[in-house]
Amino acid sequence: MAKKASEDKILTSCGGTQQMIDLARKEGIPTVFDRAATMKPCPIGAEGSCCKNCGMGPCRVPPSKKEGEPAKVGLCGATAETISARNFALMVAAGSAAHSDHGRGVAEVFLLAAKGEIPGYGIKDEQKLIQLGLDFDLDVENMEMKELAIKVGELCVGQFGKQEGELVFVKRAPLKRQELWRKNNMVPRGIDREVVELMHRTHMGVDQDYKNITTQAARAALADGWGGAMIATELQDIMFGTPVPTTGYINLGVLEKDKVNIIVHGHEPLLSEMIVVACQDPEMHALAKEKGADGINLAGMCCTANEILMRHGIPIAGNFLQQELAIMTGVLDAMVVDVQCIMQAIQKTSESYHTEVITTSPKAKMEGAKHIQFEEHDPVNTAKQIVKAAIENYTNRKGKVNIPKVKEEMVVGFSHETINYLLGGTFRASYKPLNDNIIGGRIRGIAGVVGCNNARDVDDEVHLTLIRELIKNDVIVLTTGCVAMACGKAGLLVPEASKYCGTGLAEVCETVGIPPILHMGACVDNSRILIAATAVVKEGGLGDDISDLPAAGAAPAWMSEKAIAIGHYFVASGVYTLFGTTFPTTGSKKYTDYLFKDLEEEWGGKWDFEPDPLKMAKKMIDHIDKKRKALGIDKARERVLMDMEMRRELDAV
Ligand code: SF4
Ligand code: MSK
Repeated sequence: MAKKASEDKILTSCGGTQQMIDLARKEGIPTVFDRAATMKPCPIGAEGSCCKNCGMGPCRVPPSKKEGEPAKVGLCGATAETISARNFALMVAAGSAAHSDHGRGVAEVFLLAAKGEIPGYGIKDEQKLIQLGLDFDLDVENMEMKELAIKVGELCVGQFGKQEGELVFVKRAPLKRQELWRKNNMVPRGIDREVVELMHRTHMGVDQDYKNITTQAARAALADGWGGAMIATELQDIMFGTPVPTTGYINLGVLEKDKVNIIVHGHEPLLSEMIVVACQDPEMHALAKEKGADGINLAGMCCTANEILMRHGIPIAGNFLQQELAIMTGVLDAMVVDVQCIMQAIQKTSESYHTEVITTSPKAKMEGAKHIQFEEHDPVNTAKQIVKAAIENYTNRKGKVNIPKVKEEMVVGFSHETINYLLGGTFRASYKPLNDNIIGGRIRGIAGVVGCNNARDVDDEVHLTLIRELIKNDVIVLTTGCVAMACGKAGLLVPEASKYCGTGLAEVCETVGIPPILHMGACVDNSRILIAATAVVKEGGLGDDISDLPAAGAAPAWMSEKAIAIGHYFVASGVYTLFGTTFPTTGSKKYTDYLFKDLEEEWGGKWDFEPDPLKMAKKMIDHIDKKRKALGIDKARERVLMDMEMRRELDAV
């Protein structure tokens, strides 16, 4: 077979993935890795310089190559910075809409469950339900749990369409941040209103001021981060349990040859929670046995995987770029998908094997796939139907089995509440020990490293290089999404990973018994990072806003519009946020400078782009040190450990 362009390049740092890429080439199965080599991105589109917002375009306005040449504008006169800002804002709108629509689905099901209209779901975290009641100023002391759940459900559903006023979780942010949002007209109303207004403004001939567009984009992103996505996390925790540290396994090696293998892939845990239950049903096991299988093996992929791993210890088969590869193991009987990050290519791959791709959301169907619709009024039966379809498909296997013998153990499930508890204990749960260790210099700062894998980069590699460099420099890492899974595959989500840390961070991790990289959940759970950052501010000693903290955020290999939305709500919440791989505005220097420089003055947080993970780590650490200096705690790091000679000298005094 002819060599492909990408064949000489290292494409992944994951052993299981490499093995399957080799197999795909041998068998002539196309994968995202080879498509990335043969299809290059359009350079004008990649830098945000192409406008197709009306029928007079598309208009391309790349930077002038010759000095003195007038800057290009679109037919309507739109400048490069306006076009760049509109394209950026459209990504924020789509990403915020996706996350928050997930949140709305959860809120609607929560309300039905609270009313007792859905069998199978219940209240697992009453404490958190009470907390939400308090957020909504309800008289929780005089309400029965059922009444409280119904009221909270109604109020949460109402948040999505809130036309006026402020979203309720805005008041969870530090007071100084709330004031800044009010001053800049950034306080979010409901996501429906903010996204509609943002898309109105990006329409041909409406908002032509890049700064004004960026502010509304922030309002929409905040409506997600402190609204839709936060509601999703909170209600999922109430219904399915707030995650606590749990061990589990990750990588393609979790698939088992003699069992019926089912992967749940996507984002919403509503159905996957029920599939977990259905897979334990004796009736299903008897059916599997009847078909000659040795049981049922459920695994996850992408963020659904994070959800069911954290709450049930269900293994993860892989992250975003492994979805085609899981089918190629030859033992995957059903790939069950819902929404977001599902590559259309999996259907084509499944045609070369026996895997049944099963779509479940009315919002996300695929040509050629089987559709078993998730019926929210009867989730148990939908789940059973799906598991049954997988079992029936077991006998259609084509005999080829290629399961890489690769899997790693990891510890996951560090919700904000768990971190609080681990640090302070049951009776004095608090972030004080964390703050004290930051002030004392054992922990240099905090980094949130989140987001996707991108086939334009070496798979998993940039995340791992960045994170290893951060922990080596005593920066504790909070992670979610596919980055969290990359860390798991590399064996970094275990307490023993403290051996890769600087001495200060290692000391803290060993004392508390936590890994230096804390898995906080799915990409919708980035709201947990906002809450954790706010808790650090409220604990005291590290300033009075998120922007004062010695902290930084990164998505080193982002790819989805959701990542841009998340990045924008972090920046608008005061965080220095770096993206790698590519950045969608670089075609306009003026607009990019605004995002990368001027915003810091206005919002306290700003964007940056750095494709080299070591340079990215340096920028994050420099920022952390800058904040330490501003807080007057930079000296604390210059702690000298006394050796015996120094002790003797002291004794002699
Ligand atoms: Fe071109 Fe203006 Fe139409 Fe965009 S809105 S496609 S820049 S004419
Ligand atoms: S799944 S959005 S590739 S993190 Fe949440 Fe992974 Fe990014 Fe999808």
